[in-house]
Amino acid sequence: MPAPCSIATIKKRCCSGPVITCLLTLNLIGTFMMILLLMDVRKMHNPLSSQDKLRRLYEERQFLPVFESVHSRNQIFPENGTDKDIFEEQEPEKVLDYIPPVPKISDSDVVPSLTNEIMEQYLELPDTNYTDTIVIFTPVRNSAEHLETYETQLVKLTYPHHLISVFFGEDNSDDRTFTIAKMLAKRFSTIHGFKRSKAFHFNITGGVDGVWGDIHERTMQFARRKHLAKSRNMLLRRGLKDEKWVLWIDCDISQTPKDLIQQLLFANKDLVSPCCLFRYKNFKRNYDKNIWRETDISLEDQKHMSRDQLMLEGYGPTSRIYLPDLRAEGRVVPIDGVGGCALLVRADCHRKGLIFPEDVYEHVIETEGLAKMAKKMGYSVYGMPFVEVFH
Ligand SMILES: Nc1nc2c(ncn2[C@@H]2O[C@H](COP(=O)(O)OP(=O)(O)OP(=O)(O)O)[C@@H](O)[C@H]2O)c(=O)[nH]1
Ligand SMILES: [Mg+2]
Repeated sequence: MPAPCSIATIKKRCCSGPVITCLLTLNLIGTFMMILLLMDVRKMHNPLSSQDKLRRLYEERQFLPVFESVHSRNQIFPENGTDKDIFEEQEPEKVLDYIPPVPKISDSDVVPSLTNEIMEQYLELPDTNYTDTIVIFTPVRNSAEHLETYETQLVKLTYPHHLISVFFGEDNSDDRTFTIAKMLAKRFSTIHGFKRSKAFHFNITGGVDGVWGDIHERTMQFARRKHLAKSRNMLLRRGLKDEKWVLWIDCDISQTPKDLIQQLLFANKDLVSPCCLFRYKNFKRNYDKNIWRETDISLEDQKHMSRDQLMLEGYGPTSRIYLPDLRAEGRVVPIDGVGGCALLVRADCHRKGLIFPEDVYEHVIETEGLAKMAKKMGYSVYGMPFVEVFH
């Protein structure tokens, strides 16, 4: 039975009501704060995995931005400065276990490495009995220092050597390039088992002289690429016989997959290009920025250019998408521009008139002009973003 309530007890109970409410509220707040604290502690014990962090970094495009302009080799291989610091910070987390989404435009030249499992999935080749003949064309100038590596890379190609011919087109060198190229050509056919091989010397003028920085000045690009287009077209006229495919390879590649030809043939397109990258510390970065896909923005920009204006890559943003950024679309992807680092062309396209434009052609020239011209002629132009050649 409850104790009878006296007036004093009732008074006491009424007075302690607000105190109890107050205490209860404080208790609730305390519990709430405790929960928050616990959640925070849990977060500390269960941080984002390195993959999640990398994914977030990549998706927020916090990687290195594309270089605004490349006027000297120091900007690509900086001795000091912010680029270097960013690379050092991100160095440990470099292999992704997923393929990053295709960006709207390429705003970074960092090419994240993917796990071997992913790469192998996109590089698997069927068993094939190869019979197509290939002719490799390489323009050369003042490249004596590169030719030994070039030879090593070609010799290790696993495509049947007796189906491969190799031709050099040299002009204007003032080092031993032509002598070495001639020697190499002999070795290719006598020692390495290639079909035909020869080095041509072209008596043409108009190339751009100077140190790397001068040659790559923006203002020099029209003359430099015009001359390169001329050298490539001469090589084509002199070297092409009855081969099925032409493989353009620059002599300054440092590493190529040994199944490069099989990979490019797998695409079965008229023009097909691998990525051309370079290594910087433990990072892979995009070297040949002439391999791209147009975007609505880049096409719109071109509408406001005069007919003879060149749209150059590597000299600030142009709103295109570079080949390595297209990996999320698959193994063989449509593109609009190609470079000369490595490029396979169905030889019939050349026979039917496809050449390297020696003047501005739809705001591009040389290899990029070749891709635009190919498209105009109805040929297919594709890239293989998982096939990586290193410059
Ligand atoms: N015949 C000929 N070949 C050239 C000339 N200039 C460059 N080449 C060659 O053409 C290929 C591409 O030239 P590169 O100078 O490497 O062009 P790039 O890759 O855009 O520029 P880099 O960053 O300097 O490598 C290489 O095999 C060169 O040796 C030239 O004036 N005449
Ligand atoms: Mg080069």
